[in-house]
Amino acid sequence: MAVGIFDSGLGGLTVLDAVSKRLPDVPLVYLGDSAHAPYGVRDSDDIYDLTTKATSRLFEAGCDLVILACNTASAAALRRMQEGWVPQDKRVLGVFVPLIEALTERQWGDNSPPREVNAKHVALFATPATVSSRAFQRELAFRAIGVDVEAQACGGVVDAIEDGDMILAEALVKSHVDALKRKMPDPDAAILGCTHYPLMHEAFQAALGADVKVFSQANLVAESLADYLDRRPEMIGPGTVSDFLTTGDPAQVSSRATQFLRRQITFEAA
Ligand code: DGN
Repeated sequence: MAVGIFDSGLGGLTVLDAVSKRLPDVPLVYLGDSAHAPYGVRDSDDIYDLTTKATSRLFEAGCDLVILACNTASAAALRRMQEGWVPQDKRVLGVFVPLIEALTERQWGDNSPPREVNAKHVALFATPATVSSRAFQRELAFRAIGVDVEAQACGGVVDAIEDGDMILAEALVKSHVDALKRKMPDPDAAILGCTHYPLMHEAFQAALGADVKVFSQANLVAESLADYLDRRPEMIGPGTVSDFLTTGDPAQVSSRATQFLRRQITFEAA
């Protein structure tokens, strides 16, 4: 059995890369819904419909465990899917819990009551849909008390990265960080709550200042998955091949993915 990694487009390849480095023996199937990206500006019913359709495709491809690497899908669809859509013999996990467990210094799956944590002022950078869902704040409230979260919707950054315009992406990051700092001058920690932002980690860190601890999801999700599979070894089968599926044009998506990850990636039609 393989682990499925779903994203609205190419950004989840940052998660796939981190997972394949941490768990080189786990077969992975990546599905990018490039035909419908970006999700960050869609409404939540639309995101739910697209995410369940893509997840079903990953189940069909032999994945009993699917990670929604897309923060927007995790924010808008995951809870609703877990509350009645996911079949008993399958698992669907999102990306917020690993981030929040790291932020609140919890072990994997520690569901003890919310408590005070070191980070008191937390900046969240994400897409407009993730910010308006307030899913991050909801999940955080299960684990921490007394944390002030200020969210900044980072319009334009995903498109600039997808277009390969890193100069524009850096300028946008700086202006979003400036906007956040007008609302919260001294954050202790910052969450990069979007698949694409690990690629801009240095730009966020530079704009925020060296004192701010920046949490980026790819490695945290990989670590959390490693823990999860340690406890459920029956959920993975042998094999090392990664498959890449796209709802977009495979040739075009393969060439953009190869640029994005700086290694050869070949997508097939989903
Ligand atoms: N993958 C999305 C996310 O992590 O929020 C970003 C891309 C998008 O669909 N806007």
